[in-house]
Amino acid sequence: MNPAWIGLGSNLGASMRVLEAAVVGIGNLEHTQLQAVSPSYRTPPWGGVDQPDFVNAVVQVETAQTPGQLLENLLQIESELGRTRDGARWGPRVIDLDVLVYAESQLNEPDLIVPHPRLHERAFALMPLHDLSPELEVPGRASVRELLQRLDPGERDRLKVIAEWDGSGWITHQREVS
Ligand code: A4P
Ligand code: MG
Repeated sequence: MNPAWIGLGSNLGASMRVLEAAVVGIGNLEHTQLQAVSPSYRTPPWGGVDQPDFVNAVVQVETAQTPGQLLENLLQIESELGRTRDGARWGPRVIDLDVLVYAESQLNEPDLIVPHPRLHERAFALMPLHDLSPELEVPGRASVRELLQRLDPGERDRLKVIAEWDGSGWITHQREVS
């Protein structure tokens, strides 16, 4: 079994329900055990496209699947939850599941780059990852704590916790994101 951290994001549809279904789907993958689910955050869109705020969270698993198998299954969950790939790059999406870190792996394949190539630039991924595993060393980079500290503090302050995972679903703090 290997530890892996998966980033979840949604800014279309019923984002909290979609994220919940994604967590359940990940927990049901073969040879995979859910270890922890971060709080979910409301986050301003990153990447310059004018679009609604996202909801982001991170899930930690132990898995006997290879990184390639895991990605294939995540893409399958995305499409079951209604993800289509017709929008702009970095544009709105019902669900986005990214392999952020997989054990000590460093992969640079056409369809799979691990650790995720933009993880270190993104508060919306680093912050929930930090909630779960602050001392995790991101292979080829630095610890999650260090990477988060390198970001502009303003970036971190713009993220708001909106819900906590209670083992089976989200307990929502605010009602502004459905
Ligand atoms: N792929 C390669 N490496 C990976 C990996 N480590 N994890 C390939 C997942 N996929 C990986 O994915 C395109 C292909 O990337 C996959 O089929 C897989 O083979 P995609 O999800 O369609 O990517 P995309 O959206 O077209 O572009 P990109 O750059 O991958 O999108 P990102 O990086 O996922 O960013 N702002 C906020 N606040 N929150 C967000 O969640 N997300 C994005 C999308 C933009 N802005 C955001 C957020
Ligand atoms: Mg993706």
